[in-house]
This record gives sequence, C-alpha cells and structure tokens, in this order.
Amino acid sequence: MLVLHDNLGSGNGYKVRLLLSQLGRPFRRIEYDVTKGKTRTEEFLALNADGRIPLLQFPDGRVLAQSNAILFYLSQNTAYLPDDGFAQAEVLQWMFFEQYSHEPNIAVARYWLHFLDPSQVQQAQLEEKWQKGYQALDVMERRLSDRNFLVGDGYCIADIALYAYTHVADEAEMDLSPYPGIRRWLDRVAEQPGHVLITQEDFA
Ligand SMILES: N[C@@H](CCC(=O)N[C@@H](CS)C(=O)NCC(=O)O)C(=O)O
Repeated sequence: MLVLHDNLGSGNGYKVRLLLSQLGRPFRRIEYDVTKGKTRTEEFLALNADGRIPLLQFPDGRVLAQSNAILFYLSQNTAYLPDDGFAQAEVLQWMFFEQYSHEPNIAVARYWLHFLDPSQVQQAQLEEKWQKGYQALDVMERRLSDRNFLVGDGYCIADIALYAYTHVADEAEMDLSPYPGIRRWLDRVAEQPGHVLITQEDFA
C-alpha cells in the first residue's frame, strides 16, 4: 500500500490526500509534528534529505517528495491531468506560481498565526506575507473571473495545488470577500466527486 508521510494541518500534504482520494487509491498516513522537528530526525532524513513532508512512499520502496511533483506523477494518464502537451505545461505554470508566489506567503502566514504562538510573530514580516499573498490572490482572481477552472475547461491538479492553501486563507487572517471569482471557484472545487476535507484523517 502507498504510505504518505504527512501532517494533517499541512496544505501541501492535503493536496496529495485529496488527489489520492479522488483517484480512489488507498493509502496509509504517518503523521509528523512539524512544529517539533519530527521530519528532521536521522531516520526521516534518510528517506527525504530535504526533511519535509509530504513524502509519498511506494510499495517498492521508492519515495517522492514535493507536493506538486507527487500530484504530477499520480495524475499521469488520469482525468486530473490534461492530455495535451501545452495544457500540461500550463498546469505546471500554475503549480510553479503556487510554489513561488502563493504558498511561501499565504501558507507561511497561516503557519505563523494558526500553528505557532501568534504573539511571537514579527508584525512587519507578517505584513509582507499578507501583501505578497494578496498579490497572488489578485493574479488568481484575474484568471478565474471569467472561467471555471485554472487550465482549460476542467478540474485538474493545478486546481488542487492552488485550492490547498487558498481555501484556508482565513487561517492566515486573510479576507477573500474582495475575490468573487476565487470564491466561486472554491465552491466548484469543493463540489468535485471524491472531495475530502483538510481535516479528514483516515483513508485506508
Ligand atoms: N515545496 C514543498 C514544501 C514542503 C513543506 O514546506 N513542508 C512542511 C510542512 S507544510 C514541512 O515539512 N516542514 C517541516 C520542516 O521544514 O521541518 C512541497 O510542496 O511539498
């Protein structure tokens, strides 16, 4: 069986949980407390030198890190990745955007405010995360104002990648009310068959 090294609160882990569920692929989760350095032990570093979850372990022992690389691998030859080469490149375009412009701001602000002690957060650093996070949301709003999904006509892994931290932006104390296109898209993503919540723990 597939084993997902994971943390329940992690949006990056959630991307993989969501796709595996939608593909109907059973998996077992191993939970790591990332606030206590549990992915930095010698044992875990031997599996992933980068010391981070999510990490997907295959029955033959191979492991794959980086949430969006895992999405790309699992979605090959499924309805969650378009067949056309250019559309696949557009999927990657949005997933690289997620990792460079969205996740480092919205996910980090959420981590500071929701998982660490908020009184320890530096206000100036938080303001910068919010400002850059809203810039990323502006980009998404422009894209989603007149279309149903990020790439082509259908739901795919680009939507999963960007849904993960956008749908919990309130936990980063960010306000989605000025973003009607994003809010409609969030509802559309949540209506997809096999959708699971970020809080769901058991999958086997
Ligand atoms: N770019 C990576 C980011 C992975 C990541 O930052 N994981 C965090 C949890 S969301 C983690 O494992 N942090 C623990 C640590 O860095 O020690 C991905 O998309 O998978």
